[in-house]
Amino acid sequence: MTTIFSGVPPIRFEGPDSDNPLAYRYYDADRIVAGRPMKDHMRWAVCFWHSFCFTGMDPFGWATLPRPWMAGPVDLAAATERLDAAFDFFSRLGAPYFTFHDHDVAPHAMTLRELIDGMARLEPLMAERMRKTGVGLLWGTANLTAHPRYAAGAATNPDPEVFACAAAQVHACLETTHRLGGENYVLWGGREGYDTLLNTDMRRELDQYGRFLAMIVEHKHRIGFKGAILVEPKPHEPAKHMYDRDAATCAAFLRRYGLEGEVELNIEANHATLAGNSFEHEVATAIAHGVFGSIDLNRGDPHNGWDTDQFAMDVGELTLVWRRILKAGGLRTGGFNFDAKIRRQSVSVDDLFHGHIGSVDALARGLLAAADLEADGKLDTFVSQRYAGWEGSEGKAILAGQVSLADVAKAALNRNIEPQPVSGRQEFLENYVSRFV
Ligand code: XUL
Ligand code: CO
Repeated sequence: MTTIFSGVPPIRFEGPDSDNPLAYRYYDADRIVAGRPMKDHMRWAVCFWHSFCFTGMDPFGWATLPRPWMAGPVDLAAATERLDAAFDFFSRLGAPYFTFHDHDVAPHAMTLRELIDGMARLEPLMAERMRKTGVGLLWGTANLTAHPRYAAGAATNPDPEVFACAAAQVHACLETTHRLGGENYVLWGGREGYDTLLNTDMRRELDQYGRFLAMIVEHKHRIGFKGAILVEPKPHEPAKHMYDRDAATCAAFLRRYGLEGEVELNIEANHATLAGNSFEHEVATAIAHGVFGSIDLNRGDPHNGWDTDQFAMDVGELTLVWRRILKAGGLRTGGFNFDAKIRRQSVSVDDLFHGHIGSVDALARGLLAAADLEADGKLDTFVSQRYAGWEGSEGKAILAGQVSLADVAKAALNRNIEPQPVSGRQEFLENYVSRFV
């Protein structure tokens, strides 16, 4: 079978000295790093939407990218051609996983019935290609943003009939994900928020959203789906304000609706920066609140304020993110989903390969640097020494709730303490970390 990708030879590891731009220079799937093969650490995925459904269109211009399956209406034949091209791409790249929305793989569908029927046609074709290529499903998700019925939100819509449509889509997509052996199920609520507070009952909408997630968790257990349910924070775009604005907001939301332990977060790098946080901050926050699940990897442009979804290339940033993840025991069901797209001018078929190859290599370099940093251990030693006071009997008694505010106040005055400032050593630590990157 030939596809538009047939002219590109399979991408192999050739090492840092290779001159071949269509080869991995750092990603060596079976190389053991910190006790595990690189591919088991990275668990990386190619996303369906940006790679095979994006045509290069922007608000000012028409399609530019060669995507023959989208030249006309996407009927069953075109959807099958797209699926074949996608699996050919995954195989040539050596990708262990992929991710999809229902509308990415199904033939074009306007009604709920058309979508469910279309997915029923595509699912066995996906299963067959997964079997043939060995590519796994990191996660599936329902697109609850594109259809006009979702303009005022899906679960948070003022109309319960729209909520019911969203429930039907997730019900079907979760079951498809389960049957395909998917390792997670993601919810990104692009319109779960508001465009103006003038027409919005926020409390009611939050309750609707909380109940929606609880229903999904109940259904997951009913059908025996073992993967994680993940929510993906983003502050805005397309809605002016989204309720899942960042990791800390989501952690509070999950606790309020009794969903902690059941729902985790899929942290996206470009969403972090849109929220005014760093990628590392969002990962660290999710881990600190016990809700870290998975990553959508990409980068934004520091000079504009929208979701440019470019391929992540900053090894320094990735090293710091890996350090958090390694310290938390590594990824479990989660992975690194390349939620990134090539540019409108990237019209050559191999551009999609270059985007993924470069970012897979940057991720591998970050992993190698973070593993060295961990093995060296001096940063950890510095941090634990910084908090050493809390290991003493007074610190422990405070945290264990054995002393009151008055007890602590009295002791401070009796002992006449006057702690002296100590250096936070930021410059020293930055220099130290840069030796590993
Ligand atoms: C949108 C986004 C989505 C989710 C899946 O910004 O990141 O593609 O990852 O719905
Ligand atoms: Co994403």
